[in-house]
Amino acid sequence: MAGEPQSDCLFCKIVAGEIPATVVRETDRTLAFRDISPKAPTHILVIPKVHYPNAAELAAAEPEIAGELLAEAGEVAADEKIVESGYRLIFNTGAGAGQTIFHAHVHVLGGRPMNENMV
Ligand code: DGP
Repeated sequence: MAGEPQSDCLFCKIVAGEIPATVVRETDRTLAFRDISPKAPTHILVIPKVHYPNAAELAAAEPEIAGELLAEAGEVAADEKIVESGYRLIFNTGAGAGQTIFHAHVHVLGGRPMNENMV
């Protein structure tokens, strides 16, 4: 069923506590944790606890949770004190865009100049 945990999904396992992660924020419906391979001083992933393969599918099926994901990304940025210096939110969607984990997530990146090219 849509949104149900997937046994072969790494982020579902993090939500279930089966794989450890450095969690920085949690709500009933979202989890934020540090990326294992940070590309910036702040690199945090915010994910819904429900499973959708990407953020667009999450937004289509459960727009309230998609909105909460964005709100939590903003709270992460505030907690990390990167609002003033600027930060980037990235939703890789599809393998061709570099998506490697097919559970919706947004990358919160900051703590260094983020105004270089997008690619
Ligand atoms: P993407 O390429 O958009 O699918 O990003 C997936 C991110 O997930 C990537 O930046 C690395 C991160 N990642 C992969 N495995 C783990 C893990 O086991 N723990 C954590 N914290 N992050 C992971």
